[in-house]
Amino acid sequence: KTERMAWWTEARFGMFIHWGLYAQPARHEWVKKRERISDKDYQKYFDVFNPDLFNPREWAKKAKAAGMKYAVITTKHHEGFSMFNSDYSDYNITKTPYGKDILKEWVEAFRAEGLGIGFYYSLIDWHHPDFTIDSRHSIKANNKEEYDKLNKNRDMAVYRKYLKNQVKELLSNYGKVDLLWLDFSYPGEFGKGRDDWGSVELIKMVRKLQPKILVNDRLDLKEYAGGWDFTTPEQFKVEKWPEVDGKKVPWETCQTFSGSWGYYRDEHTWKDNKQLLTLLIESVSKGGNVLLNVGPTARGTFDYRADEALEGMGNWMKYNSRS
Ligand code: FUL
Repeated sequence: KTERMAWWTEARFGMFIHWGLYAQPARHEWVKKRERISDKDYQKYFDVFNPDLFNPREWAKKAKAAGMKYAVITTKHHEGFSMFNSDYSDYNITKTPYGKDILKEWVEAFRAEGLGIGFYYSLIDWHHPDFTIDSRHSIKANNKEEYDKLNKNRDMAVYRKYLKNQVKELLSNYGKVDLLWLDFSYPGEFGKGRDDWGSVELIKMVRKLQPKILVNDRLDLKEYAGGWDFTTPEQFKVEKWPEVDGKKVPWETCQTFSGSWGYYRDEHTWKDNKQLLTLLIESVSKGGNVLLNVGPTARGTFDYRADEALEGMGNWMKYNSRS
């Protein structure tokens, strides 16, 4: 395991990319749920999606210049839209006006720049008709009766199969994949857990398809050994190396520039250069990685504020990184 993780431990710094239909409203990747947008009203974002300025080689160069060594992109976020060509859903990028497999282009470009490749895939799905409605769904219910009524014809077993098939596509059609970032499970009252996702079966398939791959900890696989590879503290400053059963575990904190993960044009809470550098330095000094997020625009560019932040990181890395 240590050997399998060596490149990642050495890498320390990666780029997270949250990109999907939600880049168009440009007000949070959870917009469908936050604003209770129906499938019908959300459809317009699918019908016009066409990122004409998408140049993944440029993105990869920016990541590299910032000192990042790997990148993780959303292949499907909670909205349920696949940024890749899928035999299991027409709600995918090749059926939009853009018409091509974005993921394929992205993988080629990032590989060409020598960066590690990671896929984020959401276990949650607000579009799939069999995904049962819970309190984090874009469709709202007020009490148990309403939930039951909405879920009457929904069958998680069907969704489970779908998610497995899609993960299989992701790990079969794009060559070697270095990292898989599954998101996420909320066990307990409102959420779902390992049985809903079929987590044990899923992880077995993942390990078989890509024996060298690293997997994060959001599958509700409690046991550490043979399960997940690293834990994922989100949006807070890690004060102390995280432990499981008294043992230090590999960790990667994921962080945004401004609060949301998807492009949010009117957010004004961007971290400054000092905050970002402090985050990186402190995380690395405590044994962790940083996965710093960019939410590209609907046309496929990085916001100027993201560009500036990345440049600032790069300027520091030039004199403080030796690889
Ligand atoms: C969370 C998600 O709900 C966010 O939208 C984002 O993807 C973050 C990395 O994980 O749990």
